[in-house]
Amino acid sequence: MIWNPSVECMDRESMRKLQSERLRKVVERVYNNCEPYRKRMEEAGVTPEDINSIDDIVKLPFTSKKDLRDYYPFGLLSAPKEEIIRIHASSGTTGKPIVVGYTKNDIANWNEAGARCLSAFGLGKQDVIQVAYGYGLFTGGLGAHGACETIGAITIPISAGNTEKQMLMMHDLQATALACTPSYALYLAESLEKSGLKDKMNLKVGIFGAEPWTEQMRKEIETKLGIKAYDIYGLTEISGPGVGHECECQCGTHICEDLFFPEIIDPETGERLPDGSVGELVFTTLTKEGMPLIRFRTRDLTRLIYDKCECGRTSVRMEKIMGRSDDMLIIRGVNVFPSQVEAVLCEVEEFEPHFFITVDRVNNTDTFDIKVEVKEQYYTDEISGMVKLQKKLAARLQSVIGLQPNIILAEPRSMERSQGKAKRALDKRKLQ
Ligand code: DLL
Repeated sequence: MIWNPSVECMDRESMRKLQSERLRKVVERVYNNCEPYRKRMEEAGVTPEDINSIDDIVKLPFTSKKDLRDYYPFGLLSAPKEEIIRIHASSGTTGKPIVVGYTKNDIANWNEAGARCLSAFGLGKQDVIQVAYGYGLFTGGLGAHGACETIGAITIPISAGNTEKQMLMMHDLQATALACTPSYALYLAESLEKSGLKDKMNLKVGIFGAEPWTEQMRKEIETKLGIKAYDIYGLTEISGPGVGHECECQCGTHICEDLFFPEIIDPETGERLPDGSVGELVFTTLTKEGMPLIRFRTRDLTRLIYDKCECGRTSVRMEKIMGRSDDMLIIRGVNVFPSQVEAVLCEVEEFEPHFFITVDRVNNTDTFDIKVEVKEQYYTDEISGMVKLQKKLAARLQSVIGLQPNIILAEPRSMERSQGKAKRALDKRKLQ
């Protein structure tokens, strides 16, 4: 079902018109109500009068995560505090968290975006949705929750963790959909298998996001849980889950582009790249009141697709996120994304996709270790068998990544499972 056909199937010219109108309004809003934005625009020599169409967006300066930290907690609000009804925050890896304020209308628009996602996954009033994203400052729990209530489904607000209870509720309430990170979905799948409950479940749909995951991982989860697994995308700064979603065709993530305008830029130069190029995703919020952001640099790497989708939606799609530019490891001059390792592990029969990469520098040379879990039926105490496995995986990774890692084999079920966003790598060179 298409939740809001009037915008999701709008012809491109009308969409551009709507985006242009909304851009003009949001630029006026930040210019008149947010001192840092006004200053930034003055420095760039641009005023709201210079913004007439969506194409003029390139005249506007970027906003970065650093700006959100520098103006922490409320310096980037464009609405009076009395109009803010909720905050969310994301901790990031260093320093202060970033805080985002939402007005009542912002929450309503976010719920609308979330409802579009869930109905694109075929969900509706008849469904029972278990929300196993964390509730609280993280946008996952409350974001998915608002979307479920908006479509009229029964919502189970269980939050993240407590796997035993997750399985109990999922079984007793016969949940039809599960919302959590893909890495936690994999953990739940293993736990269901182990408990013997797997075949007594009624799960049909997975609502998975908040971290990069590959097509190979999708297949792995779909097989293990016997469901259809959909991708949902979002980020705290822009509004949380619901910025984009797949549809039944699963050929890209539709962006709710009447609410969030996407661009792709060269991460080095900041230049807008031609349609179809891979680069850094940038978003401008078109309707937000509390904390609208202009040209926010996400650091996520992807490509935009403008062709009409077979599902009937005309909205622009993005390819699966390869990873964040911050997650890219440069090892002996080669770019490595944890998602490449995940894809290989899903394809090599003897391993589980549970892994951890450690990079260090010893005697001026980069070291590259991957600890990875062996499947129960392939694990043996016999050294030659294990060495064979190590060699097989190292050779496969070498052919995909172009680098030979040192493989450390872990016993079945010995590696830590993630209940939220999985941590995949440690770059010790950054600690030196
Ligand atoms: O992760 C919001 C969210 C919650 C999205 C639940 C989907 C489901 P943050 O914690 O601010 O917000 O992290 C945002 O996570 O910039 C991406 O790098 C990554 N990310 C989010 N969704 C996806 C996805 C939430 N579907 C950051 N695929 C983003 C790949 C994703 N990466």
